[in-house]
Amino acid sequence: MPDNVESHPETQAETQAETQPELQGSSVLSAEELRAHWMPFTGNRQFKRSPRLFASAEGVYYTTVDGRKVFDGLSGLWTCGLGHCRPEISEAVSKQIATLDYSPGFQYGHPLSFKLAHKVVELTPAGLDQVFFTDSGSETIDTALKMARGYWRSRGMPGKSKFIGRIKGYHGVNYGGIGVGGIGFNRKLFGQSVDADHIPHTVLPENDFSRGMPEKGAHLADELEELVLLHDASNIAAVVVEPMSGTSGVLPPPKGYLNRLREICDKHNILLIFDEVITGLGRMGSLPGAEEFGVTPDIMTLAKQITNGAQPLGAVVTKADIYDTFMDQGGPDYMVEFPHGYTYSAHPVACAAGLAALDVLEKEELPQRVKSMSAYFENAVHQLKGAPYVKDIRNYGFAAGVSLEHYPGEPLRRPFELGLKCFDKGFYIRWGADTVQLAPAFVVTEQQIDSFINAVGESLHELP
Ligand code: PXG
Ligand code: PLP
Repeated sequence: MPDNVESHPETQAETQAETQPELQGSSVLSAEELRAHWMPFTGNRQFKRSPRLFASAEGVYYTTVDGRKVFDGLSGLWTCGLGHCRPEISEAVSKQIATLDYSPGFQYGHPLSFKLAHKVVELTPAGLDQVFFTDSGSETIDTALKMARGYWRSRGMPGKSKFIGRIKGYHGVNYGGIGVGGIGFNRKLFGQSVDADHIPHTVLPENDFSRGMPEKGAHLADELEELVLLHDASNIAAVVVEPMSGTSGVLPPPKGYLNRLREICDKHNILLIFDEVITGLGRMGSLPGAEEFGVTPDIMTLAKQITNGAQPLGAVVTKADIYDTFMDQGGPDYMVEFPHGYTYSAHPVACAAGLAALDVLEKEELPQRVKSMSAYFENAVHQLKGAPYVKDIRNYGFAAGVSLEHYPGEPLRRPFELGLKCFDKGFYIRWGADTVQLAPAFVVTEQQIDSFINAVGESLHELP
């Protein structure tokens, strides 16, 4: 995960290197095995000195390789809202892998992907009618960006190629995603990517400790008008935002902000892309965040919760006009209209997992459950106000971010130390930049929320 611009990882690494023993191996892995895997978004050196390894999971708990039960305070990586190892999904996956393990996605198909696409169309706002499958959130965003540029070219406006993202935005790690993304730490090592400019983030000190959508900040959407003046709409393909930034520490949109973005995009003929990889499919208390926040984009991206994390799968959902434009400009009907796709696009096992996961989500009315319990979660999380080092708390649905005062010279250190203290107590939380994130499964109970927040509170009190 995404650490933000303020981070100083090199300082943090030096501090740990001084205090930690050499790589030893763990109870189940040799030092050579630990070294072999270059882990994603992980402090590899610290992890390999002191590995945190899960062996199994059920409901809202993991079990570590040494048999400790650990509460899952981030639903995997925002993926497993239905709880872990749901038999409905495991059975669908087992059956599918034994029946049709792989099916070529180019020029041939299988029924499950069409059924899943139709289900996704049913669950997303009216007007979003076609689904393109990928294998991850990052691929989904890059696909959406290519669709946007291809759309304008097909309509005779090839100049519309620039993207507008937002500071603090996270759109995965592929080149398009880091280009529109607004997290300096994720960009600085990798050089030039897509042509993109950025509107400001929406964090305002006057909104500290606000609950749900903050009152102040709709005016920040007007900065988009400034960028349109600067670059001209004839050069801009799309605006890309998360309706609520997840990775940057849970930043719900200010009241009226998304509506204003929609108005400005409409006025200037710019596509609006909502990256709903975290907000889609229940976490906000509605199916997509677009529904919760009352604004429909032209393109929406989904991933993570679509299979409950059980299989890698992403989906780009677009308006009919975008699909129809590619079809109309596609030449003879045997020609490929959109030269894009992945070997594993619409993988049959992933589609089986997706159908089973969405079925559980609907049947158990879990978005509604999140909505009805979100006030309880909100009250619990805001009890952390006043605990040592807590500088701000934000929340929406089953998502909360707690920002901590910086350890002198090492802004990343305190959230990391808090994460480890929680883990020692049997609670998994996510740390990144100066923030920890809390996002329990949709099936969590009030009692589990209480013990989770108590553990975070106790850990804060134990920080040096
Ligand atoms: N867009 C958004 C809005 C995301 O949150 C991606 C794209 C990329 O998805 P993939 O599947 O390529 O990882 C994400 C993923 C965290 C955290 O702790 C967030 C993500 C991934 C891992 C950790 O906030 N977001
Ligand atoms: N690299 C090579 C050499 C390939 O042949 C392919 C796919 O055929 C890829 C990359 C892309 O892989 P994927 O379709 O899994 O994204």
